[in-house]
Amino acid sequence: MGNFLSRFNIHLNTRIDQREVYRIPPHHKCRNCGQGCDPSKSENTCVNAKYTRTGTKDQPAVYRAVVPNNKINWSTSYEYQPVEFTSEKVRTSTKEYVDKDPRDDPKVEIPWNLDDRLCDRRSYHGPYKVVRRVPQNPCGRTGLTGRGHLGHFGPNHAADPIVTRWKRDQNGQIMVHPRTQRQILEFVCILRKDTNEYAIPGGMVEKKEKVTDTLQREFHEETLNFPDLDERSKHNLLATIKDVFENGGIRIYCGYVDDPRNTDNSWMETTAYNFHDGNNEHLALIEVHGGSDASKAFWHDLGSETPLYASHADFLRKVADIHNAHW
Ligand code: RP5
Repeated sequence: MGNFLSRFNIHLNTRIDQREVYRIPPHHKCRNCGQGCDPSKSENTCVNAKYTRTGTKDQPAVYRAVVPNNKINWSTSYEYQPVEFTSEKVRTSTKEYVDKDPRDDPKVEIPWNLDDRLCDRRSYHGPYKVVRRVPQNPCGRTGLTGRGHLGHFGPNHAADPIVTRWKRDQNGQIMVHPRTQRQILEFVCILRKDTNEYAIPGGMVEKKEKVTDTLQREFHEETLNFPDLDERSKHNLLATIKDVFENGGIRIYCGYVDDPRNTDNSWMETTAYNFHDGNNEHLALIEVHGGSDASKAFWHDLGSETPLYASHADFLRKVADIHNAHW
């Protein structure tokens, strides 16, 4: 897939050292199929020359044109025949927040590269090009044009809360990993219903919503599904989340995500924050239970051993770096 994220300077704001630069490591997910192909071993073609996002009945397979790794950049000339695809659900949506296709109707004008208050169409990576009335993915060819499963042309913004605590034994001692001899973190992990992959419990920024609110809403919806909880406990739980999320986070990343839904005209960008409870004072005490788009939610060891959705492993690696923890 190439080292496309490292082309960008990643915006960081850590409380540890503002001058320190955490580099996003090279990607291992293949641009052609979204799977773990090793691009260095399959130079001109992807080993799975098709891509199926989920295999579930509501999201059938989507086949992409194969893009050789050395032809991903727009500046490289290439006899390119991408597949046009916008899902039925997106095409027929009547929601105000889902874009109309300006290629179908000359009257449709979209304020590219601007925040029109309903939707922030700015990319974290600066102004993107608009070619034949639609935005061009700043990370290059994907084999697919249109919006795929995404509601917006251009950047589709998300937010990812990374909630962590130390892994402790029965005596409360922080556990050390035998391979790295570093202390082990645990993070709140979900199993995504759509792809059946482990992931951070993130989600899309909704219309007019602030990222800080999205972080709380998504964490709540996907990991705190306790229908039988009494009102008082629910209130206390939400107050804790609000308090910590509004006061204690470290921004880990904001920018392009290597999401399997990305197309040449629509792509995911996210802001990921780490909320760490090092002393078992608040978040570390929370029990989690999957809801909404998550079939499960659980505390899970943070380490390179676990394959994760999209670019989520890159974000967790940075969290491990920041806390000098096992990876
Ligand atoms: C990823 O998709 C983001 O990092 C975020 O975790 C997620 C948002 O999409 P949904 O979970 O709402 O589908 O690119």
